[in-house]
Amino acid sequence: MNPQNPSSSITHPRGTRARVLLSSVFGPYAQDDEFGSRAINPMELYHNQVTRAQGAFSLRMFHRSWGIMMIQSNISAPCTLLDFPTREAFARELTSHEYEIVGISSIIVNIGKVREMCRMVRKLSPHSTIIVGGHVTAIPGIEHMVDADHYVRGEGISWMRRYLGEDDSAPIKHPAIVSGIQTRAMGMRLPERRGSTAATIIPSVGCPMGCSFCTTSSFFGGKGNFHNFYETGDELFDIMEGFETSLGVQTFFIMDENFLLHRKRAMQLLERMKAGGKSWGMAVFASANAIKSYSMQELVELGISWVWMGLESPHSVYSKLKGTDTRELTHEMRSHGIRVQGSTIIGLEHHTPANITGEIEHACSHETDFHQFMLYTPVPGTPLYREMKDQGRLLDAVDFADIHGQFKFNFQHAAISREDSKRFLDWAFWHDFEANGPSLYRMCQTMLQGWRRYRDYPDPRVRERFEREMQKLRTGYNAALWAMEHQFRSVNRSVSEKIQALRKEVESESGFFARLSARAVGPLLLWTSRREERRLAKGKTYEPPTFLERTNWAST
Ligand code: B12
Ligand code: SF4
Repeated sequence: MNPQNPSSSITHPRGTRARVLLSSVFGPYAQDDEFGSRAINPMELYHNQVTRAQGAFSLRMFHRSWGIMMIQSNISAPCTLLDFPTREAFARELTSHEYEIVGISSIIVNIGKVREMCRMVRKLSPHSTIIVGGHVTAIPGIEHMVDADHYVRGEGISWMRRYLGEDDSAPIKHPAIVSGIQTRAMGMRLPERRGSTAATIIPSVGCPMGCSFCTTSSFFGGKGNFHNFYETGDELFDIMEGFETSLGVQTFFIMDENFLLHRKRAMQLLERMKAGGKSWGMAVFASANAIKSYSMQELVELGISWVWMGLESPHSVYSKLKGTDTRELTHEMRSHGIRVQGSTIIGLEHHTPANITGEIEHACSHETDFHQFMLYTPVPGTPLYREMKDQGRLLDAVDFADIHGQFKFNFQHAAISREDSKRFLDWAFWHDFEANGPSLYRMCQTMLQGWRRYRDYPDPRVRERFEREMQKLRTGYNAALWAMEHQFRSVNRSVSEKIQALRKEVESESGFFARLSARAVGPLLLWTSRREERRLAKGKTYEPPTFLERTNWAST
């Protein structure tokens, strides 16, 4: 039995014959409503917390709910997965089939929706057992806030297998996941061709580093703990090769909080990639110290093309960056063609109104391709939350729907007010955009640097990967550069000039076709970008589509 989950020893009487409905919380999301949706909290990664100040140049896409996809793929009971339902779609599913089990997946901000969904299940399908899982269960006392039968804390595949009377130690079957859906930029929806979007791979959940504010680390056991789905590079290689065939992909989004920390696994994967001649690319999360344990050559040969890395302030107390100059590291990685997504926390304990702008300027001086800013936030379930609670510094009146790090503090900061926390956060996004220009342009810079450095590299896998990227730069991206250059002429001359210089470099390396694509497609992208700016100014938002997927299903 899992000590975090006393209910994990209970088994459903119908075992694998029980019908299971797994659902994410209902939309729409990007609007203010009584269930906890917030206009500033859309169901998007980049536009929510990375490129949100970049207007039409923001990268926009949705991601499926991978936790319940993983659970569905690893149980043998008949199962329906509803992703991003409306309330009506959820009600329809509850009344059109008999479900013995309804599992609801949520994070903390969406607790109001979980409450409403439990109410709906009790009313529309009173015989169903309700199971709530995911980060929302980290809220202390959730049992008194929503009406469910089981609250699953931590890893859910093994819990669900035990609940259905299945072997919880059986190998994990990885679902085929296309990473991003309905990607948009510059007012255009990108075509969804087979293999054009990365596949998501989830090697593990949790992180053993245990930073006190880190919700994913604490949810899966905290310092020293994490849960591995795949221990070896061999296992990862086999899964990736399978998706190369079934999804037609060569790039992978590795959803692991600190992928490079597990060096043995990564190096075994590299060996297999070399032996198999795989020219794969990988986007990973990694801490600076873990990155530093590899040479640039190892990272490049492993196909690391995108790194999401924390860049805490040089004065912070967190130890994962000790001894690492993250500015130097960022510039070095970019010069090797590795796109860097920096992540900076605003409102650390030592921040004051006097030093915060300097700290934000320092963060922006990293000149990362992308930059996420988040408020320092004690999230329920974390050591930081308990610490703040003990010190009496948590602000009582803050709705859970507003505790996500993109709005205002939920605690009493020593020097910065709640209102000012939002001003500084907004300024950070704005300053990064103003100083460094659109992330799409910065990505192009990195891609060109990588291609120049590696176009003649002895390993053909590496040459091939950079050539694929250069091909994009010669065509669509160069047209985007032309449009960005023209759009910025009147608002930010210095950024416009930098973009123009890059476009000319791309054209001098690529010749006629790059020039042709800029002149032919550039004006169209300029027009769609301007149209998008007008739509955004009028409050246009985007919502993910609803998905309904059944497995082990025999219709009755
Ligand atoms: C992909 C992702 C998203 C996607 C959304 C995906 C979706 N469809 O909901 C996008 C990019 C849109 C997104 C948005 C946001 N996200 Co987000 N997101 C993630 C991310 C990176 C990966 C999630 C994932 O798939 N993990 C892998 C799977 C396997 O793990 P899992 O989901 O935890 O599922 C396991 C268990 O939790 C459990 N489980 C889950 N559901 C269920 C259900 C049942 C019935 C059972 C039994 C078990 C169970 O079993 C699973 C397998 O073990 C996580 C970080 C992370 N590393 O997990 C953050 C994370 C979940 N997001 C977070 C936050 C805060 C947000 C935002 C508020 C952004 C922001 N401002 O910070 C918005 C909210 C948007 C909204 N309106 O709801 C936080 C949640 C914090 C918390 N404690 O609640 C996380 C942990 C990031 C972080 N470290 O702060 N996010
Ligand atoms: S290194 Fe990153 S993922 Fe790991 S505990 Fe710290 S903040 Fe969380």
